Amino acid sequence: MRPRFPLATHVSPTDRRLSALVRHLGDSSASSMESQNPNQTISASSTAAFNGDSVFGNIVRAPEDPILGVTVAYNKDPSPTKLNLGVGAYRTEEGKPLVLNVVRRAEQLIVNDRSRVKEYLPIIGLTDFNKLSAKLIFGTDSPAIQENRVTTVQCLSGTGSLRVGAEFLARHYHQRLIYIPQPTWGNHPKIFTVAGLSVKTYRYYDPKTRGLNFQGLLEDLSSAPSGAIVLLHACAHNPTGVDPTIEQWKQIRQLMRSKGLLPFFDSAYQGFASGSLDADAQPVRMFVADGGECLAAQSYAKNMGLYGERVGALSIVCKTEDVASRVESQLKLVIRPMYSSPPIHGASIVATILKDKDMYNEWTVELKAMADRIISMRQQLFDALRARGTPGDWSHIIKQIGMFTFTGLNTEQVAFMTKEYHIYMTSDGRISMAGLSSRTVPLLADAIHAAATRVV
Ligand code: KET
Repeated sequence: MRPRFPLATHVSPTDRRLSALVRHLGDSSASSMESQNPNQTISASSTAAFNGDSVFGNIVRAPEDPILGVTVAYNKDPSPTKLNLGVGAYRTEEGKPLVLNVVRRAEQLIVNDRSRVKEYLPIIGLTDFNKLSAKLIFGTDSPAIQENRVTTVQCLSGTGSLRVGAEFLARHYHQRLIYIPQPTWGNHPKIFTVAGLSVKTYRYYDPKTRGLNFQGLLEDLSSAPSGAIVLLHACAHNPTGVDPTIEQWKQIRQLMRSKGLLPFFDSAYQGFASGSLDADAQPVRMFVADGGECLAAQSYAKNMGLYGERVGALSIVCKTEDVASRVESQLKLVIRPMYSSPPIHGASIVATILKDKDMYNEWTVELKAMADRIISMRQQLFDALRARGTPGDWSHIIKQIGMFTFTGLNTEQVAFMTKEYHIYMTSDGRISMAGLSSRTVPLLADAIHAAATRVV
């Protein structure tokens, strides 16, 4: 049999990466995968083929994804009052998905423009989209952009941007260690591990105060080895809804720069935290303003409601134009064997909106309306719990920002709410506030009240 990886040097790192991932995932399928002898699997499979049984008969069922699996369970529930607060996807007051008006307008323009064709995009995507995306996150007057030392590549939404960035770092950056906050979006450790980075965590959230463990964060980053990569949520931290203040960001920046730690921003919620695109990009801009290097992964899933279009961008800010162009040449080598080039439609929508002053303004108004509706849901839920006299301090619901509330409800309480009230949320107690409406707040408040009083 031909070896899967002809170069011997490729075999062991890949295997190590996969077994590290399997260890990290720590699920039952993973441990049984590890204990299997691959040769046995091959011979059992070939015998199976001979007998007419499936050659895949030995495959172990994998568990559902902790976030996307919530929707799978929700879809199976026949209850007419069921409520999905699992995935971070915006819903209207009527509980329906929202396509922004400005997105519909842009799509109309695109459809009516007969000069548009469906040719492949270049490996790095749509040029206009990339330029405008960099301006959106770094600011229109960013010196780094003016000095041509930013390379931006269109990727498959936030996830794809993180993955391409991670693969690039694993291949070309001297330090393969990335620090991610504890807790963080559940896909982060998987993306980075499978790309070939080692993952460590830094303290972030303090369950006692339901706020930032700033001291712990500083200590952990202080003891990180020089050059280590640090994943930072640009704003609206997922799942906690807790962000550092601007003062705290200043200290984080100083510490990271003094230790040569490389910032990798995940910006999946620009505009969703405060309702302002510029305010939410402040932490990223602060790091770019000091002239240092960083990476940023952007998603248009939430702020433009383009979830299924899979549109995002990875930017790498470098010290010089020459370095940036060499970095870009290597990003192409990461992307080409992965998916060749990105899709055209979503990026065309974004570019159409960002390019046109009037459409851009309409977008900011619609975005602010989404952010404001979430903020009003926070107030309504908080008031509803207070009205019920639910035990506990629920002020964190109005203090946290962004799409999620990290309720503090435990796994048993979440399971109880799903079983008794058909309310679906991730088992860590995270609620997508964007999935809530005035109509459903009372149901959720009843469920939380029951869980807080009956399940300890
Ligand atoms: N970063 C963060 C922090 C994040 O919460 C998400 C999505 C992404 C990146 C990726 O989004 P994309 O759709 O690839 O642009 N989070 C929600 C959806 C998911 O889990 O995929 C969520 O946490 O519910």
